Amino acid sequence: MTAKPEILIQSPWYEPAMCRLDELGVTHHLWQAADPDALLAEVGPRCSIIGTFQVCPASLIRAVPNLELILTFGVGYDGVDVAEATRRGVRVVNTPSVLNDCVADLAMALVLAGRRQVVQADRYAREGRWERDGDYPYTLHVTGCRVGIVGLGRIGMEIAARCAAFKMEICYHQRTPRSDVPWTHHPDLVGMARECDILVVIVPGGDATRHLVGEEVMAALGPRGHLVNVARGSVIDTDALVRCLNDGRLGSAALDVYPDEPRIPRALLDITANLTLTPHIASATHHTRMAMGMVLHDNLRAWLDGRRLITPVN
Ligand code: NAP
Ligand code: 8YV
Repeated sequence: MTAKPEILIQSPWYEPAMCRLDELGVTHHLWQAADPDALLAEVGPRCSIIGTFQVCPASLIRAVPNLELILTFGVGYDGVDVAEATRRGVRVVNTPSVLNDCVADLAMALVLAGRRQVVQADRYAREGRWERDGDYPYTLHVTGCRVGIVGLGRIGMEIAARCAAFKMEICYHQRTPRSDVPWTHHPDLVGMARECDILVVIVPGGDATRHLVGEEVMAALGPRGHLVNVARGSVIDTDALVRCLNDGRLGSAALDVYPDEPRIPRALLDITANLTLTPHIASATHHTRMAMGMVLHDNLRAWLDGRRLITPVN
């Protein structure tokens, strides 16, 4: 019988799925170690696999000299140094597709929350203001709006399907036009924003998309426009967002992601009138997190059986 491989788990993910890795290997829980450096020095050389909740810098890759495979929990892998992994012949797998519906659902919740001011209206009701001050002010329409999707990939397509059910006029921005959709492709994001009521951002993070949505895009979306970000915090210029929301150049925004998670900048927390915040929960249902975890499990099983990886990144 061959020995089970040793797996270094850098950071934990959905426990009921993560613990299934124990069927396939011997796991070491780095995040629970009293002295992580000591644990790394002790077990690092024996491990051939790293599991992570999306964080794997070059320093960790180098600290595991016999590394062959990185399992990263999430579709976005901007927190994993894939270039370093590739240089060392280390394969990386992620968890695409199984979270598309879930993330698209939350994107729509943030569209609705922003346009119909669900959170603000909740506060108004609880504070007794309906009785004291009268009816809640009018909000903005959702059905039939013009929506621009920034990144019409796997998740963007599910968001578009939901927007279509809301009878919205759909257009999109990304580098390559799609030949399989009837919607208008805008190579110029500012130009698209000018024509939209709502912008939903769902591109990968990383250098190529850093501050893709800047002040000019926000101003083009305008004082009645609503910006939703379910992609990565780095994609939006947060300082510009604060300025545009405070001075009214942008109507409203709703964010699930931030540049330095889990910290949310004070300036964002202070904006309550036209900003809705969720703590990176777009894929965080039991159903989806289990499915994501099993994608990693299935990849590892395939790897150990000498079969092709199911969802390779490199
Ligand atoms: P995907 O299928 O690869 O789609 C990404 C889309 O973005 C593609 O259509 C791509 O088109 C476009 N894109 C890439 N780089 C671009 C650029 N520089 N400028 C403009 N458009 C660009 O990815 P996905 O599975 O839909 O996931 C997208 C991202 O969502 C993930 O990488 C992750 O960061 C984020 N996400 C967040 C959550 C959450 O919990 N909030 C959950 C899941 C995913 P072109 O290549 O033609 O430009
Ligand atoms: C993650 C995500 O689970 O898949 C991604 O790229 O962003 C989510 O699904 C998220 O990173 C949780 O913090």
